[in-house]
Amino acid sequence: MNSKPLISGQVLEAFGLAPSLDVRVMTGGHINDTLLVGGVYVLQKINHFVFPHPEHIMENMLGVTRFLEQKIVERGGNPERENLKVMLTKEGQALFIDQEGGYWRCTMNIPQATSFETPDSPAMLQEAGRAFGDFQAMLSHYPAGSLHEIIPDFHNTPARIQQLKDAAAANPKDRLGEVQAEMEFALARQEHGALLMNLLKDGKLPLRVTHNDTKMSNVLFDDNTRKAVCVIDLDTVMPGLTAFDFGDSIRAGASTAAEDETDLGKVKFDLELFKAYAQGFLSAAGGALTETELETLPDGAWTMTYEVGIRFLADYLNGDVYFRTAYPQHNLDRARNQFCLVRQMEERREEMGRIVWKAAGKADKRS
Ligand code: GN1
Ligand code: MG
Repeated sequence: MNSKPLISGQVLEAFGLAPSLDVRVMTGGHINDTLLVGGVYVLQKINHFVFPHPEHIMENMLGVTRFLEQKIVERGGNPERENLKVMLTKEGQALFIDQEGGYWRCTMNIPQATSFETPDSPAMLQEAGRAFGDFQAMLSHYPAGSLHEIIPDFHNTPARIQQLKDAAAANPKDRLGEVQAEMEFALARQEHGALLMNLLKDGKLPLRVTHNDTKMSNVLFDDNTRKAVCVIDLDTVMPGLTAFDFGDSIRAGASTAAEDETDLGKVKFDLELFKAYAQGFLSAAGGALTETELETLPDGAWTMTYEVGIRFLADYLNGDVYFRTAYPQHNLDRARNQFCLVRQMEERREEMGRIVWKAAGKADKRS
């Protein structure tokens, strides 16, 4: 059989890796291609369509991982397990461009650590919350101005709504007719979608250094202790709102089903999971948050879920050009799943607020 190798020898060679090493595909992400080489190195081909400036990602990543390394050493931690380590090419570069113009980077795999799509217990989600809260707290003194804005308007929800409207107007795949109900759902909520960005514009919410893709699967858990060891996927570390990081974790972690579950009866927004995450996140990051930030964490959950729902819907209309899909309706199924959660979050807004104040160790302002 003459099957195409998963990676060209040229890429392995560039990073000084032996061509005989075993190469395996790591699945999970929707954007980059990820390979585990020899069980020790993680090689990633950066999606150049999504990320027009891979070199900016790597500058951010080098800066942030060096900063984190120092913080972890200062507190007596183990930077080899608690932080990503970027491997340079033999020429000392953080990126290698192959003959076909593909951009590659290499990091060390963290052994005996695993990521999960969904939590298997509230304790696990609490750990993920602690890890992301800690990540934000450690980066609180990082020179945010030195970070490249990797994807402009990444969590600018009104801009995302505009992209959905543009996709609907262009309707290149003639799919608009099938998504009338979803379009109506999305457009009826545009005003609420602008809440966080308006508070930012009015100077009522501070910009912080945030991860911006805080789904459960971006935390590695130690196989032995079951504790969160390391936050991964630093592609979108940029200035952002705490509510983005908190909210994206809730959308992905406090649902009882995967993001593309099609049986919506199984997609439940679980307040116990919400509480667990809030406790973990606020135990690590809560001290530094303002009252308005605390007040808007539940809105972050709603906004991130709504936003990725409209992004999936827009990509469906555009012909699935952004997110990797496994079958033709995949993005539409994802959008429906996320909107199902949005609806449930709307019903639980009050309770979410009470849980946040309690987890922050404060009396609920409204009680
Ligand atoms: C993408 O990198 P990955 O596949 O974890 C996306 C996120 C979405 C997520 C939905 C750069 O994340 O914004 O929330 O899919 N990343 C980018 O699962 O667009
Ligand atoms: Mg990502």
